[in-house]
Amino acid sequence: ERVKTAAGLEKLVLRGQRNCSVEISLYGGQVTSWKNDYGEELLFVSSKANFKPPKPIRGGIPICFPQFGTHGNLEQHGFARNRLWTVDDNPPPLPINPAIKAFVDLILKPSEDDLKVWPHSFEFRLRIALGQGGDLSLTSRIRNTNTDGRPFSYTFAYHTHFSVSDISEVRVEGLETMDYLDNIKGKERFTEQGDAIVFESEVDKVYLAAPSKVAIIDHEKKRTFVVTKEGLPDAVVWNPWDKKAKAMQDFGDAEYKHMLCVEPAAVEKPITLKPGEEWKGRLALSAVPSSYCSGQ
Ligand code: TA6
Repeated sequence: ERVKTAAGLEKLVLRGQRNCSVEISLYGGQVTSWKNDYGEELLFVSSKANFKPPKPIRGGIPICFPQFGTHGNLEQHGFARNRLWTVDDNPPPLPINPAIKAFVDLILKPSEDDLKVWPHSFEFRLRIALGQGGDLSLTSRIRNTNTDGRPFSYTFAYHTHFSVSDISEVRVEGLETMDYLDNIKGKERFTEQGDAIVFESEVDKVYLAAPSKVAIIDHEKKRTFVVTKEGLPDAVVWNPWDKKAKAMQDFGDAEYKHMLCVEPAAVEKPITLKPGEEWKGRLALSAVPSSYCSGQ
């Protein structure tokens, strides 16, 4: 379904089995809602988020491209999340997976202004799909369409904001013993300790060469998010905590307690494409009941 939002921009709604659904804002090409069988919202979007240019939408799954982070003359996390995407009316023929209940293909190409800050032609195709079982997948295909032979390099992240009942009751499994760059300690390299990660203060870490699956366990909700990534070596884990939360005008002061970002990414080693080459990066999310024994 295509729906006009209050901000006058368009969003798309994918309907799954029972009460499953996904909402996508054409502004940013950004998933802003993913609901389970019971209609429960699984992603975090700030109550103070704005939904129209020029600021990005605070929450859901922002697409960070052609850069993750802040360097050079590009805006923070690149321009893809600050642009109006369009529905791709003639997507390349791809095998339709019977496990998919509904999907949409979006496309982004650089504007004249984009080419001034990032002088490369590209086609960025994004397939967002809702599975029969309520799982959500995002598949990005980025092609270098430069006609003058120039390769280009970029960094990338699916800046995924999960909704959690209480951050102090959340554990992340799968990143133990991994090396990471700590953004709040001058991007210095450390090695993670040997058991599940818990949260008691601001966290902003880029785990390097992280495993393809990471689990986010919400104790109170007895729910586990399983994050599966392909083509994306790294994983960013971020919670702003109280001080940083207060400093963000599009983020409620106490909202850090109910969100966690786990972001499949390519940060440490940029991706390079020669003209004609295409990169594929995939994110698959499922939310499953956690079989829980106390003190686990
Ligand atoms: O996801 C980690 C991070 O790079 C943090 O350093 C923090 O800046 C966060 O992204 C939010 O960035 P944004 O541009 O969405 O405010």
